[in-house]
Amino acid sequence: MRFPPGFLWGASTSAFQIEGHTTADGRGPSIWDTFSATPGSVLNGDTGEPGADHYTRYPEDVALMGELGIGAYRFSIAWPRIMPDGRGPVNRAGIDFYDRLVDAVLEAGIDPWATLYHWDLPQALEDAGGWPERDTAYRFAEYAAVMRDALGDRVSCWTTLNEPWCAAFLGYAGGIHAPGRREPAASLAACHHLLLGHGLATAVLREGQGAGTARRVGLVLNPTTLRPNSPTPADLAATRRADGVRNRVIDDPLFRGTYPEDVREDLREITDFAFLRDGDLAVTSAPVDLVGVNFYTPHWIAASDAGLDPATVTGGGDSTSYVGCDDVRFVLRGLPRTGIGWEVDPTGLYDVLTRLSDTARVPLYVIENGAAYPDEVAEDGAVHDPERIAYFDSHLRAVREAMKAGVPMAGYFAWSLLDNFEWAFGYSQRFGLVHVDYETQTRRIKDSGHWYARVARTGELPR
Ligand code: IFM
Repeated sequence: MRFPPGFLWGASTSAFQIEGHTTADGRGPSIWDTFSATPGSVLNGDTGEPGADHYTRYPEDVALMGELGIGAYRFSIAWPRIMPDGRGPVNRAGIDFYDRLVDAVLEAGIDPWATLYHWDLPQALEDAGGWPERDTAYRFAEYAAVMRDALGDRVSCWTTLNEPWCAAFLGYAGGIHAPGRREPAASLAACHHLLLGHGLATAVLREGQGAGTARRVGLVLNPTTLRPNSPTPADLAATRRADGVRNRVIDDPLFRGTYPEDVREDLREITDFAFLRDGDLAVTSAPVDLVGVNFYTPHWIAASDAGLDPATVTGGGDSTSYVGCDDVRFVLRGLPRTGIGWEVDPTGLYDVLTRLSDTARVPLYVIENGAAYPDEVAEDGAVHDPERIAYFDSHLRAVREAMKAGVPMAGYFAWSLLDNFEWAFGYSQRFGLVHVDYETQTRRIKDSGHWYARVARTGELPR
């Protein structure tokens, strides 16, 4: 199983999950600082401290990237380090950190890929209403301009948002992510304003490109495959509805410049879409150069509990985040599960890629894919994680199959470079190619990291 020459091999992280030092050098508070400090929000009361101390240990982490042989590193920029209040004065010390990071990554011969927003909204903007407020999209574009001017000479690949679906619906409908609100109507406004912010920031990032600069701009989505649990009309209808608020409510404004009629009809009692203004959809659907895809697990959908074994019915990534789908059920199919409880099925990735390539019609990159397992350091000092290797292997095979079916796949980034703060699960879930001992901040490349390094070096999956 060989990948073509030029296929990009990378690894991903995000700011809040690894940096730590949440009050250093003038950084302002983000919604994740507030949320994680709220009792009962994050498992074990974990917060962004200590993270993986990447803020000071980034040189060591860049050296690890070199050992892994990756060609690109996707990181995110913490908006509250750059503009502590989300607007207004720029904090030079925050920019300096990303300056140093980007220079170190480039010196290691690795291409830095920057994401502007991986969920850490400055708390001051949430206090002013957060993403449900239209103004937040304009503040995001201002921040994009600051980062373009700071790093645009060295970062050639930009993604505006990471997983707008999670930011909008886990954060504002399900309440399981920051800012922890459970307001379905507001979550739809938040989603729209995230996409608007993406379009505005895309235009900003394209400005001021010198001749011969090839700055590429896109965003990172987390579409998933939703399959009916049975072929009954009820399960098929529930699947259509769930797909509307999980995938199409994002994809259509981005790639078709519309909101799906059936979704608007399904949500009639929740919102009148008054947040949608003339001209917005031309902004949200501005052409992009690439789309990043994050994929972990597919879901099976049932219209109700009837006839289901209660042990197989789950929240499916928190069903209350599927706005207007309170009646819908997510069904486990008895497949192997990762440590976080997610079923392993690489055909879900194949389906996501083939579907999205039809809609987006630009090169696709898997920007996140990986698995959490309860890793331990063995007596020999290594971290043996054969299940993670099997997960990567099976999903990379799905990527290759999608390429054979004509999907323009240009690269794959493992999630994640380092063990990190896994949002509501705190530090309980380890996704890294590199193990982090949070007490000592010792790093150890896991067996899967060595395996991935070989794949990145040879472009080939060992048998
Ligand atoms: O850790 C997250 C990441 O921040 C966004 N995508 C999914 C990952 C695993 O849950």
